[in-house]
Amino acid sequence: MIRALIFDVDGTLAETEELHRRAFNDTFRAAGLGWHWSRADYGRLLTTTGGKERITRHLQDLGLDPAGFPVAALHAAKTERYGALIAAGELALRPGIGALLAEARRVGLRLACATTTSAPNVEALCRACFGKAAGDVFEVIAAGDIVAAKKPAPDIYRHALADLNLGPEQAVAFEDSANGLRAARAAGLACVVSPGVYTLQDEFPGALAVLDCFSELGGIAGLAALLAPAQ
Ligand code: XBP
Ligand code: MG
Repeated sequence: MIRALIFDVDGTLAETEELHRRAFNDTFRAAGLGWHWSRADYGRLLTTTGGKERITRHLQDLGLDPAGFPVAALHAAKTERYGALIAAGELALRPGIGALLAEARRVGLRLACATTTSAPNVEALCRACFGKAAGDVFEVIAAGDIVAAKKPAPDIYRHALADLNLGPEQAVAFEDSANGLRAARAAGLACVVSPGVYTLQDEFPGALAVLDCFSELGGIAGLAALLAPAQ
């Protein structure tokens, strides 16, 4: 019996990654670093989840020692820039997401998010796209550095399940990426995937369904039909 839906944020609720890339590049420029991540660079770097981890990987790729580098301060500036871009109205929910959350709420399903992104980014997205505080959209928000190991580790999903006080068989995850799917499956969750612009080439073994967009799910009845053979 499903009691909750747990949503990834980046790429799942909205196509955020181009805005993240812009925020990184604006921040690098403002800091006078002379770095610019192209779409191709960013597609490669996205396999490292988490903005601080991504900057650290970039430093390593350049042969620089991340130890003496102000990664956290640079990332904090990026988070601020990203929030400003979102507040300027540069983001929309992916098709089907708004209706799915509204229907889930109507039928009494609980809602959570489990994401690698920083908590202020979830807040900014909810304010801009739902017109509400994140805490009024999601009962449980598991985000960013709340766990030590980011996706594809299962930790963030386990954290969300613990906060919901539910077992993995009582919830379904929604994801856009192979890393996210691996995290959800490793936590024991069924997972519906709809790839986004940066994850179209990913492979999704073990997904409950792989959809072009979340409106293809057919709402909660569609989800129940997918789950029926598994129960
Ligand atoms: C998304 C990410 C995030 C964002 C950047 O992964 O990897 O790191 O790109 O956010 P997922 P921060 O959708 O699988 O959670 O810079 O705040 O880390
Ligand atoms: Mg994602």
